[in-house]
Amino acid sequence: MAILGILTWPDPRLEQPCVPVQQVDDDVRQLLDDMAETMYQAPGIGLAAPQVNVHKRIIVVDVSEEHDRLVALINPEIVTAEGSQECEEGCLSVPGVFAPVTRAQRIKVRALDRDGEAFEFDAEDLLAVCIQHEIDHLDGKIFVEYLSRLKRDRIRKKLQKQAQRAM
Ligand code: GNR
Ligand code: NI
Repeated sequence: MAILGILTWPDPRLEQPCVPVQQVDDDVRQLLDDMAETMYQAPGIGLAAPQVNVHKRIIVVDVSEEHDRLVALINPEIVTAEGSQECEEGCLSVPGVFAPVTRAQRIKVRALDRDGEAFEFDAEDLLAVCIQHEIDHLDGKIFVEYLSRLKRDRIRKKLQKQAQRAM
């Protein structure tokens, strides 16, 4: 297992769209394991492959306190969405920034598991928020896109300054 480096917005690589996985093989399973380790270590409640510079449709999520409910999804799709909820979101690729975003309250998700088997499940509350946030990453979308231009520009300046200092 390995801890992977996480890209920070506004890195243009975070906006690159991700391609579906054709074959769920050992390389994909290795990536899932490394992504889970990276997510837990961060710590975060989700991680999408493009955040670790892999442009494939792969995500991991665990919203449990005990870190014992890992959900690994390959080629995830939202089949149905209902209701709405507002949640204070953060992102490992936008460190130190939290802002409210409105998303569906309940979703039905279809995906492949780590054996390449298709499955479907329902998610609500924080789990639904997190899956929607991760699928956005696969489409090159970062949560700051839901904020006003003014807020987004302030966040961009702050992160660019931080990146400058780190060099
Ligand atoms: O760790 C994370 N916390 C979080 C909180 C509210 C809504 C979404 C998230 S996902 C985030 C990890 C991350 O950046 N995943 O892409
Ligand atoms: Ni994120």
